[in-house]
Amino acid sequence: MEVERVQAIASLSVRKNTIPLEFIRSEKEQPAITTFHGPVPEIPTIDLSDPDQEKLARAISDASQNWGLFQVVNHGIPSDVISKLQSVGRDFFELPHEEKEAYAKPPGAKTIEGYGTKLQKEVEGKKSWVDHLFHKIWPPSSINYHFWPKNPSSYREANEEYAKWLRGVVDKLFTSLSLGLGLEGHVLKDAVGGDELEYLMKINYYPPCPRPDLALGVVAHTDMSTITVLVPNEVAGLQVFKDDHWFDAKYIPNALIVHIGDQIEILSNGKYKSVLHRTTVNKEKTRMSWPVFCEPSPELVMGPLPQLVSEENPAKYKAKKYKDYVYCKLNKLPQ
Ligand SMILES: O=C(O)CCC(=O)C(=O)O
Repeated sequence: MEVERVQAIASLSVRKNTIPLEFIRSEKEQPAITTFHGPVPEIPTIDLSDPDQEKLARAISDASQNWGLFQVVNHGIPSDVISKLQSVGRDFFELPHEEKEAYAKPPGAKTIEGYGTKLQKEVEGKKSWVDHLFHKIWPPSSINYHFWPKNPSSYREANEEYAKWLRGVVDKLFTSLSLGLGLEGHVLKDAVGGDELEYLMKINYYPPCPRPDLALGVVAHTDMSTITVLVPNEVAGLQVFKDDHWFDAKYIPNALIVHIGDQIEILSNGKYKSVLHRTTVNKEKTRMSWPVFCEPSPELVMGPLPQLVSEENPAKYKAKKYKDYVYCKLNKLPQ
């Protein structure tokens, strides 16, 4: 059975100026009702080129404890590498329907990879205003090129180039996160599997929506993986939950957005917080984003780092294989 894509629903909805009922969120979730409109506290912006490593580690550690999310500037990835990544992703989503469907996630497949429309079943049976494409980009042994678009022809080169640069940024982030826990720089990266850490690219495509006050793009969630590094386009839409409010994250040209995921919260024994976030959609413009989820391999056991556990500070989380953590989370089972 063919899944209806939000991109197709959106083109019909724009003409009728309404959206189907299953996209209308309950009042508890509607962005018009639940977005905070007072003075918005600044989400931290961190200069990754700061040569003072202690200061950098402190800034990243503070942001990870207080927000679980921050933006990084001067990260070293050339802006043309990012523009090419965005341009080939946009070109893919602008291909005719049949051409995109050739990359659809096979029905019933265990893999998350492929073009698709919905990841999780939602409690109230509501749908999210977003389509996506998932594929791994690193390490080479994890890549299945079947899910990498052949059109545009530069898709592969653009993604390989981005992956190469991104690895440097991720290593730097792990070093600072580790130092911020009072540990040696290599500890966290080793704990997440070292060079076996898998980089899962997702492209989110949020078409224009006639009722952005009622619908959501991605619903509220925390990321299961270690950290997520996200490239947004210029259409703002990311919201962060903090102190019982939903705050808009502002768009900063050339910045990358870093999310602390569940596994870093667990490894840090709760010192760092995995961030609850969601996305809104735009009436006139297409929003896109390119998060890369840095995932431990499925068999790796993740739990609080022994260095951070003591009699006064007992383990707050169970140690378990990453694949078991994912299974429980996707099936809404206790961890
Ligand atoms: O599009 C965004 O800014 C966030 C996307 C996201 O949270 C996700 O894909 O899990």
